Amino acid sequence: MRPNEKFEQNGRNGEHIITNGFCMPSLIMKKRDGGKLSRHEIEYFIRHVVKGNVQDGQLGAMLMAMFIRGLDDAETASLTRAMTHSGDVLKWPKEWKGSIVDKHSTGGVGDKVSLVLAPALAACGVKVPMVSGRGLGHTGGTLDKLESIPGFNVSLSHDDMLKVLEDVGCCIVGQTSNLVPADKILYATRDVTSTTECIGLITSSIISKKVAESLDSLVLDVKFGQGAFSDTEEMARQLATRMVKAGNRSGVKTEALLTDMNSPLGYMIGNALEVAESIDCLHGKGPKDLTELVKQLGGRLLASANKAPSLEKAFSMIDKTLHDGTAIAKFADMMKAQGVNADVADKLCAKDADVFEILPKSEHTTELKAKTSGYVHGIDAMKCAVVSGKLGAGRTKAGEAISPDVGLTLSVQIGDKIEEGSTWVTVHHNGELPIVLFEKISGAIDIKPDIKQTTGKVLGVITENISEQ
Ligand code: IUR
Repeated sequence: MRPNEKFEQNGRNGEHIITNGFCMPSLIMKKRDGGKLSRHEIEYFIRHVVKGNVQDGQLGAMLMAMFIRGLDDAETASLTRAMTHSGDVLKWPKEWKGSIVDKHSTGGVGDKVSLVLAPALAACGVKVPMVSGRGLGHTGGTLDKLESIPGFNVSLSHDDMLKVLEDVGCCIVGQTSNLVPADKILYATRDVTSTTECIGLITSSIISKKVAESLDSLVLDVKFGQGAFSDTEEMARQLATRMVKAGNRSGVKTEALLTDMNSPLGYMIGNALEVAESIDCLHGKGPKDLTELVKQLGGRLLASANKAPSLEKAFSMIDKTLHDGTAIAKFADMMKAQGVNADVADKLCAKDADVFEILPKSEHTTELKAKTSGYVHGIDAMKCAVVSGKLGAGRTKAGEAISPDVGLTLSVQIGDKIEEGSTWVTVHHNGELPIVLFEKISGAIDIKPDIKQTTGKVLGVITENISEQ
């Protein structure tokens, strides 16, 4: 017991726990009535959540009070800190200080950036201990995509991670059970109490997991649009600003990009399909939007870690790794270090390899044709995601199996000219393609006669004090 703790009892039996003079009902009341919780009060709350002392009703009530009243920057920083220290915090050799970097994306359709970014950064000499998610939703998460590679192991211990980082420079792994245990408890309760969409709670959930990786620099890809968590650029900007502040306050140099997710990233959506497109990108033959995003995110990390004299130079360093074979070589090394047979890894990464000799391929493909000629004004990311999900590329419940081989391959992107009767998307499916899905995907493309001007996907940068358009 700490010196000034009065007593602690098991609150699940109904007693009020009083520690440091706090008790849970009075903290809930304070937040309910619009008060600001102090750092000590938030630490008290999280400590007892993790100990299992907080009753379900109390936890739900506190989360609802936080949701309704909001959390200010100071409360968000305190919550982030308390959550970070609720479990293990990864430790790295001191020689790596300054060079440990990672990225977080709020998730999007066709978002395979991590698969390209981690090896490209490792090829530039930084360390990337990427702890990633499986993702609940229409399309699989980064781990699901990687698991479509035969043998790829995402369950590494901390010692395994250390070895892979020492030898290769990057790894992409799942969260170990004791990394930010408070988040698991809070997240599960947020899910069933309609308290998920709270900026302070989202921020502390995301940033605490990144701070627990003991990073020096972090870049966030905050997406907005039809296929994103944030509908509007303004929502994304608010979330990004809060996350950048919380990251910096936690001692991790943090910046964010605001990126458009109205249409899918790249041409391929689906697990094995996205691995294939990532391999193309690592060979310097990736889609322009994906390559640009990798350069922007990676360049910002290199500059933040003082590995480049300027941002421009940092962008070109990342680009170079995609063209000189060093990024794809790191990807092969990472696969081998994470369980993939060396021959398989080398075959997948060979120039002009047919990667679908190794990656799973769906039983059938169906091509959809343009009904009119013109210019592509829109490809609805949400419709693409829903169809991919229904084909089996994603999951709706944790633990559900996914199909690695299904998904969509687009033949066009926004702004492209298209002729009537030409294929605009190929659906990769197992069994018959249900008519409802055929109709849904048919409605995802918007072709108009006039030329469509395009902008890149990166529409803003948020740093601690400056927000650039
Ligand atoms: N991802 C997280 O890690 N935390 C959250 O709260 C959300 C997404 I929403």
